[in-house]
Amino acid sequence: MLIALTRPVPKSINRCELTHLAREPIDLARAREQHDAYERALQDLGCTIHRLPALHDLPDSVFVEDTAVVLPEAAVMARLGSESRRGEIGSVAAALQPHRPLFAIEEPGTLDGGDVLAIGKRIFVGRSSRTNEAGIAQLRQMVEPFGYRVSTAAVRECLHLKSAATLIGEAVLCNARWVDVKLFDETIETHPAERFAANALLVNGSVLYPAAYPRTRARLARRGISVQTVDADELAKAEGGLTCCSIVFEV
Ligand code: CIR
Repeated sequence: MLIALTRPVPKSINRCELTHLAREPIDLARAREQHDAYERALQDLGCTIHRLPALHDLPDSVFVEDTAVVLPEAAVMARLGSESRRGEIGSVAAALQPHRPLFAIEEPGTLDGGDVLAIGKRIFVGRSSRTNEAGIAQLRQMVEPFGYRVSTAAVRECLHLKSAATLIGEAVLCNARWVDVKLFDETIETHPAERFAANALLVNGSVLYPAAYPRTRARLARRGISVQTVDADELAKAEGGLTCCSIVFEV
């Protein structure tokens, strides 16, 4: 069974952290409609939704991806780079605990799940404003015994590695301005006019993709990759993409 952990959009979403975007009002009702549609799309792709309780005092709590790295063998609880977000971890750990042995990144390490891109037994970790060398070193120590090889990826001008690169089947969809594309064996580059177009969510062999990036979608189509689109522009104003709103794992 494939589980998708999600969490409702909190009332406080307009107080979210912002690093590379100017603040724009987020329409809470519209963000919730889009988030509901996202959950329905995940269900249609075969996921059972496990909705965590809302955390209305934690403005970024809808972005559950950042709280943990879930691998087939174990889960690593993050120590979020943004202190305002650290209260998000506990309930995710409780939800994962029945399914995986748990590890945890500890001080002075910081690591956000959005910086971790696993491709089989290769794990790329973004060195970003949220994830530091100590966090990467701890993750490496935890997962190497399971046969993973961890590489650091420098990211520029964006929040997380997965803002710049996500797996869409055989290839990695990349924004070449934000990450070195030579890190990956096979890549497809986003259209230069679509800055945030590299964040796609691969689930059960299908790709869920924001409706807002038709030019990159056309590039994917030319490479024979069809995607299912969802509207995600409200939470995009909070610097969140499609991967950010779920943790998908097999049980
Ligand atoms: C933050 O700055 O932490 C949130 N406003 C956005 C987090 C997005 N998460 C992700 O890219 N994995």
